[in-house]
Amino acid sequence: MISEIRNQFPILKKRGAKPLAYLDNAATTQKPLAVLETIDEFYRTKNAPVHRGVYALAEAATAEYESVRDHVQDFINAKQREEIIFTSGATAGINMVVSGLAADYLHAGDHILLSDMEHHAMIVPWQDAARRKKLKIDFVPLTAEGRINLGVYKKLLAKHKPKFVGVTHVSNVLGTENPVREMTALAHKVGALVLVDAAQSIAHMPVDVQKLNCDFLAFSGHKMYGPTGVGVLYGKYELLERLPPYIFGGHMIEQVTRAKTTYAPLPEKFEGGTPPVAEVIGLGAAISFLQNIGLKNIKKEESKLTAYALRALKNISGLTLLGPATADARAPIFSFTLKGIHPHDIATLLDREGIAVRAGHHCAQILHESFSLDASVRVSLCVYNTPSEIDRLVRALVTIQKRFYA
Ligand code: C6P
Repeated sequence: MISEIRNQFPILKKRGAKPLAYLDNAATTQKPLAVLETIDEFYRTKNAPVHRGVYALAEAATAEYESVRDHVQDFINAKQREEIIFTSGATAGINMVVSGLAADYLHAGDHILLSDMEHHAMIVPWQDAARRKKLKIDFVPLTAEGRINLGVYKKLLAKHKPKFVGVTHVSNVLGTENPVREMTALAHKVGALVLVDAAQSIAHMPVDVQKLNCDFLAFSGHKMYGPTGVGVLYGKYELLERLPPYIFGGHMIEQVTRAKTTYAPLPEKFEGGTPPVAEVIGLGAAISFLQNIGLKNIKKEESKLTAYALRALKNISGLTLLGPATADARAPIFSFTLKGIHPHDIATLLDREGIAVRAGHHCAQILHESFSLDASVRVSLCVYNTPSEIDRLVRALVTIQKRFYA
């Protein structure tokens, strides 16, 4: 099974002096043949602008592009295809929501509730909106284990009655899977809208927007085996209808006169300009790749790998793991420090062994600050990683320690 999956990824067969152990999947995943070939075939045989041409090639490209919208609708179980907006990635989707809500919906003094484990993509747009609109941002702290402190969350909801809650489904640093369904229900009780950042969950577990009942949800194609430059913003129809457009220009209009412009209905209203056609079609192939294996199977297998990695990392003396120490409600993302060795040195030395990991703050400086750290090493796994790659990582870490401590 795993060798069948690995065979679909040409880059994993790359043989240098050391074979590649790609353990930086939270940053971006590698791409399977189905995605590579779909994009290649599109450019070779089907390339044309969408929504514009009346000739057969353009109509076929439009039909394929729009069929991916149906595919995404089915994939995340949205009620309507118009609730699926193609974006350039999770960052763009979050910015669309923040900018749209900040325009008319929010007013000076309104509270926004985020958590200490949010990615900068959730924090920075809100800080900018807060400065312009005089909004107040509160942060829910984390427990020592790296989970959102739900007791404080409930208190902050009751105290400030925020208008908006932004929460990541899975932390890109800790791997923590947040109880977003429960958090959304609690937020709705005080009238808050909820945006779930699904950038780190979408490739690892079934995501059902109707079950979560979130108001908005954003993710990127490149973290789920698809191409860069494409992502999805889901929003409940009536809310997206109320939001103003984000990008103004061609395609998102109904009528333009010298006096004024009226906007196109959903989803066009949010897809101004020429969209990333090949990337959207490549995203469709990535969804098929995930569905062929099955998200439930992926979650089950990755959970075993998570338990294996946690056991292996625990045996390294001097290693401090950030985040939950057990595999439940956890994705295969492991950030840690090694006593006395800078994370960047570790990542550089691992690279010499052919092991690709990330070091730094991972665009989560507030999270690192809450653990009194500037940086950590991050290992992030996905469907093609194996226990033997974890063994290799552990051996390399122990060797690095011996060199540093000698
Ligand atoms: N995290 C990492 O952790 P973009 O760059 O738009 O595709 O995704 C942004 C983003 C939003 N939310 C979460 C939880 C994320 O993890 C990310 C991207 C990458 O390595 C890059 S910092």
